[in-house]
Amino acid sequence: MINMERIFKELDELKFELPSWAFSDAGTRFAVFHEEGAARNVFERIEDAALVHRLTGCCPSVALHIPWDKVENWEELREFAEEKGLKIGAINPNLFQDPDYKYGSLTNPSEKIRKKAIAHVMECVDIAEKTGSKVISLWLADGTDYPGQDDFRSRKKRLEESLRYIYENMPADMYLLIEYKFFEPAFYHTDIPDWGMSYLLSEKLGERALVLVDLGHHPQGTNIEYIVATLLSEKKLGGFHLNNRKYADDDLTIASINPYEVFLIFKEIVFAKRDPELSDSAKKVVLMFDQAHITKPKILAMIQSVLIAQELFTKALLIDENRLREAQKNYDVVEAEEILLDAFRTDVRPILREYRRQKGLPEDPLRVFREEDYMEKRRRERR
Ligand code: PSV
Ligand code: MN
Repeated sequence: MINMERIFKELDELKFELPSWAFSDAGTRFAVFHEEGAARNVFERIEDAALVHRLTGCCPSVALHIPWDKVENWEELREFAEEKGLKIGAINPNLFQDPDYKYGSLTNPSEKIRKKAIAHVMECVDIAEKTGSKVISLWLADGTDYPGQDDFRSRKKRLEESLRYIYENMPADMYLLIEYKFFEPAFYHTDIPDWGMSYLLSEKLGERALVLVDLGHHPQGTNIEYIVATLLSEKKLGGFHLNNRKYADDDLTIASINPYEVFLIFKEIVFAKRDPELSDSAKKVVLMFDQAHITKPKILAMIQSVLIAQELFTKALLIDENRLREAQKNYDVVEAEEILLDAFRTDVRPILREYRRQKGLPEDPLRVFREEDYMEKRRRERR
């Protein structure tokens, strides 16, 4: 018997953060494609995020990328977002586009360039304070292309010093999330290539430095759910960039290639949230999408992503934890796997429709988006 009351309570706690940058024109490294009606500035990006929240009811915050989302008046932007029912989420510094960062940002051999990179992150800390955000989310493109190009240990030392300065000068209630990615744009070595390095750096910094897991940033075959379980057990998991990949860092919509993987990752979060010892830290984990919608219409793709993520999370909520532990104790491998598959195979769409109905939300947000013809409205308004 499914305990609907418990499921609905756990669903109430399930929130996603939307990335401002997913609502504007995107592309591959070969070309950027224009979508008619796509957001042209941060206000329009917030408007689009607010629409996704209005239709789904579970996306109350929007992450910003600086300088892409830079404005003169941050208080005005914050008010604008709040009027639309959104809070400002993680602030993402951009340490990868300025030509000065060709040989690195926080790791650059030049002290002048390192200071410039640090100053940019501190500018983002200031923006976070002005917009009411408590999270700085850091990803570095730093790395080298050829053996011998720079000294690994010197780079690590510079990185640690730069991060130490940032961490010590952030407000005492602000979090620093450190994202890793195993390659690209650097092709020989990357300074923060994996969770081990993110963990090491964040562990050295302190309690408010945490690891961010982007689902597209691992070599093929990596067991991401195991990384997630490890970080949760160490209270070192800060957040996710949800997306999916087939080959490299493809930024496809979540679960489009491997839904079972997402289900297994969510299972780790669900179980940690229910564990009295881990519950507080697991509840703080930010679930953000980091996707690029090129062939799918952007808002529609985001609504679809939210619904799929919510669906897979609900399946994870259905896993019979007691029975699973019992099977594990008895070394009953088939039974243990069947318990997971039972939940994974359950069609939870009726549960979610009922949940949305009770919340006064559209039962089928994708259909409403199409019927209300939001796409055409955007096209007209943004001509
Ligand atoms: C890098 O590939 C990354 O995942 C980082 O999170 C960046 O901030 C983001 O993509 C830019 O889209
Ligand atoms: Mn990312």
